[in-house]
Amino acid sequence: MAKEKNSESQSEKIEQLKAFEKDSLGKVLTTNQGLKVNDTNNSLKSGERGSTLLEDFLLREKITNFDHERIPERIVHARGSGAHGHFELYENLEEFTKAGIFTDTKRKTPVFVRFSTVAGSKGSTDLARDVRGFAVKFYTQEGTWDLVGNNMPIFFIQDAMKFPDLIHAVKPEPNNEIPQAASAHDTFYDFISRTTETLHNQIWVMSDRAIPRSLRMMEGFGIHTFRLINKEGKSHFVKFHWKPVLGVHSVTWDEAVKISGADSDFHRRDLWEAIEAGQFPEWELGLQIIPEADEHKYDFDLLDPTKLVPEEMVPVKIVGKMTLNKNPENFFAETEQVAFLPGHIVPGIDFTNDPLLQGRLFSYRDTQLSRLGGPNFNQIPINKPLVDTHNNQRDGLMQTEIPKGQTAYFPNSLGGGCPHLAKMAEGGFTSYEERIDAKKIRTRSESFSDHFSQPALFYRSLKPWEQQHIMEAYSFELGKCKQQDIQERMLYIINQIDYKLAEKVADNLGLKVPKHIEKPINQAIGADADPNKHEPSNKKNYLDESPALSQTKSKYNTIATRQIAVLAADGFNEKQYKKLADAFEKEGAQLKIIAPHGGSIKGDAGQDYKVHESIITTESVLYDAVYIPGGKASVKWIQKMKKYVKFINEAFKHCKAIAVEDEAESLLEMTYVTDYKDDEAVFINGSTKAFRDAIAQHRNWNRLPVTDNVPA
Ligand code: HDE
Repeated sequence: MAKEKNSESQSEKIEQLKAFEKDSLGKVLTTNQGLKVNDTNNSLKSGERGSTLLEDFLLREKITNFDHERIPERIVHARGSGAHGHFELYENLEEFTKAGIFTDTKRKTPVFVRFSTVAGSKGSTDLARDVRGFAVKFYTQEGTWDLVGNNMPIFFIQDAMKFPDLIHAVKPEPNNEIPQAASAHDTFYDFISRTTETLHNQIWVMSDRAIPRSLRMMEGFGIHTFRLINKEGKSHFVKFHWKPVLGVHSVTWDEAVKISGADSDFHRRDLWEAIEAGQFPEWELGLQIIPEADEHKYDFDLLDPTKLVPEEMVPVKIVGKMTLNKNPENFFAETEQVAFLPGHIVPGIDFTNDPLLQGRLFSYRDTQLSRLGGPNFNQIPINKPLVDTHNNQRDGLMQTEIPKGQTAYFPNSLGGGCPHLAKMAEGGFTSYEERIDAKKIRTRSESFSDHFSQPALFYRSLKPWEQQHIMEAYSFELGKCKQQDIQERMLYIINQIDYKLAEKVADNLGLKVPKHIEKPINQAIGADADPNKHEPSNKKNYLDESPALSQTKSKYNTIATRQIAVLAADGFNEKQYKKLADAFEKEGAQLKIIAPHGGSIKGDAGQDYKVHESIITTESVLYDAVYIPGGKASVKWIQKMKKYVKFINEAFKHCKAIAVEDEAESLLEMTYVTDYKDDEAVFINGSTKAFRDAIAQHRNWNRLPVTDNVPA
């Protein structure tokens, strides 16, 4: 399973980046001017105990650089983690597009991917309940293509004009800057409850998709409908999907809250460590391709980014695979400075009139100007295209190139007419020629006014445990709101999705689902707009269920990269441990010995084993399963340390697989597991295979109804 570390990392992009790398190994310390420095510990003073001299250029250079180390964090998606890799195409798609990346199956296109949370600051927890950004930069031979997506297939709003409102509502409240990286507060739900188009994305955020187990175990979506353009200039609509090879899996909210304390870098660390271990994260790229003629065939508008196209209506065609196989050399230079722009496209791919996408085409370059300081950010190594760039754009802050010649305009004859225009046959870009015959108007299309059908479809398509998580999430989030009128408005609109859901949430809030609220419900319209026209329409049912929306339809066939906590102390049964470790490690699972102390422990046959974590430094929520080998002395040790009891109880509460052997059964007697020994994911002297299969199932959700009995 594990591939050779960084074996495939020498892509063209990595080669290009290497030219910019700097290694100080064996080198003498110098100033920025190359002056060799003899003392970087003491400033220049007037006497041993005297004041520091202004003359001290060494002090000034060091401090000045330090003073300016920070750049503005991203206004959204500030917290992120990145990795390098490549994309490979399975089949030639020239019928639909002329893009080289989709027609040349021999290419290995280098990529850089940045995953992120949306609302929190750069240092906020990875486990916030939030949408995750999934931004992919493809360094193609025709220029850079950025597919800047999220891990949910729809967005909150329909028009870019609403983006600042949405973000101001979800960010910490402006008077006290509370809460950090959390949507559970009044301003967010004040906005949501008056802007019903947000409901679909909102219910996805209440689902387990908003608390992934790993960045490697989440889907990605381009969200907007884009266009594919073939050689003949024919256009097809397309939606982009990333499907993780390890399946889609999440943690529970209780785990998320605890992980935020135990290891707020949980996702970043997990991505980094998987790549370092050679367990390269992989996603398949899928396309939903829709002929132009079908533009108006659906009960929703393809230009409305709050709508998905159910996979049961248009299947996802799997066309290629992305593998991430190299960690960045430097977080700031690469992950922080990378600049994604949805406007970066290549011939064969084009935009649609989705009004959210249209606004994004402006916003990203604009934000990079203040974030990266000027217009030359494309020259920063991570942003530099693989192909040469030539144009007449000049100067600006941080110009690092030296453009030669007398001319910087077009047309010219003094410069030989160069750089000259690309002919179409040479791969020149032209925008898709779309016929538009319309009046200029500031409004929202009526075809965008169905706000309830798809949230209801999503909720209907989930299994009971997934629905329960949504109910609990709403109860938590709305329970954190202080204003009863906001809670009631939310209950009213949740009721438009599902009555039972609204009723259960209302019970938890100690309120009733209101029958009426002040109209119009949807206030995201102009002052003089006709509210009747823009009131969300009653929900429709054009599909009973979309099974593809449920995580239960994901993959449950592997234990690769799963973290197995092995609770052991001196004298543990080595034979049992080794048997399990051999079987599991072959499949790429990671066994972590958690001992009463650091250093190493001895097995019952006398061999030393490295301790990965002591029970003092770790927590149950950081693992996927628990294994306790037998061994009298070992079990006795563990019994003495009550944190182990908490560890096991929590694993049980979080529906994880637990296996014990021989004497270790006595440990279960100290926990709540003892009441549920016939649970299908609890194994007492069980088979390795059965334990393995339970871990591959990710969690035993059938246990959910009894987990409230465990006060862990
Ligand atoms: Fe973004 N978004 N966004 N967004 N977005 C940014 O650009 C914006 C939207 C997404 O890892 C910003 O470089 C507007 C949808 C990701 O560097 C900014 C609108 C989707 C990232 C911006 C949207 C996204 C960003 C902030 C509504 C999914 C992180 C920093 C019209 C399809 C990229 C930056 C990274 C980042 C604007 C909506 C995804 C301010 C105006 C929809 C993954 O330009």
